[in-house]
Amino acid sequence: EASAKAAAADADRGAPTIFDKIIAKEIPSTVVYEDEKVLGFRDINPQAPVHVILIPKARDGLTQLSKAEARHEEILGHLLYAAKKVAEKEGILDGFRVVINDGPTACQSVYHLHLHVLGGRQMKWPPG
Ligand code: DGP
Repeated sequence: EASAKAAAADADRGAPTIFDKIIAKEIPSTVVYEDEKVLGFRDINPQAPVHVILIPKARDGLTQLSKAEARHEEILGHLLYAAKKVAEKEGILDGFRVVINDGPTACQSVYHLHLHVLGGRQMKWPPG
């Protein structure tokens, strides 16, 4: 919808998102995983008992997965392995889901690439 499209256009112009403020600790979040490259924190609007948002600390043009280029391969792999470590730390290795919403049609609302790590309940398929 309109607001998501505007957010995508802002991000393409290099405008910061709310996640930059979370990385800078200018707005508080509950951090559950952090290393030199990525940050994992609890979603403000959890869709499952465990719902962690995992982001690269440097956006580097990666507003959304569909903007990925060859230089992003390493951080993309790093994020996916970090998702496994989050699941391990949160005690949901028996069953969890990793989601990336890409673009307004897929309900992406923040234009700084992020993985959703969800678990702690029986998940349903297909997703909405
Ligand atoms: P998406 O729809 O895939 O762009 O997901 C963005 C997620 O980010 C959404 O599930 C809610 C979460 N979120 C947005 N703003 C904040 C915030 O200020 N703090 C935290 N902890 N999560 C946020």
